[in-house]
Amino acid sequence: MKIFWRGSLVLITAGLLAGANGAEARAKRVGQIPNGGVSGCANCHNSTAGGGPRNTFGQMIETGFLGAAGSAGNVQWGPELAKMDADGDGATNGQELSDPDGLWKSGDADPDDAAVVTLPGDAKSHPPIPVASALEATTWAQVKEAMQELFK
Ligand SMILES: [Ca+2]
Repeated sequence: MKIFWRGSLVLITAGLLAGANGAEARAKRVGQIPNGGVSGCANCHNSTAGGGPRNTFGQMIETGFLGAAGSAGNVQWGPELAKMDADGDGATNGQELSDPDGLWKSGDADPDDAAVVTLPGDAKSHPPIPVASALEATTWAQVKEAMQELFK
């Protein structure tokens, strides 16, 4: 019986440590993108609580913009990642996170107003489409969406 309890204690402790490491990794990465705290875990994960499958922005970071593989890796935010458009909505990752040129560094104050920040991994979330861009839109869906934005 005593051995059983020792084994259980080891398993529970290991589980708690694994959970703590995961939470630390998530919190760490939220602070490694500009305005990361506005949407928290939802910047990179489908679930707003974090964990589970990553959205297109999370996948982009995972495959090309982590300093190291796994939970130890830090997000390499900069001009290259800022100029890409992970969700294909026409707004760059940098425009969505209010750092279009990718000049923000981890530890800096968040750029711009949090109210203008959108999700770089969700095509339904993006900054308002300027009228000039709406006129250049090539699909009816884009024109319709731009018109809906104008007349909200
Ligand atoms: Ca985008």
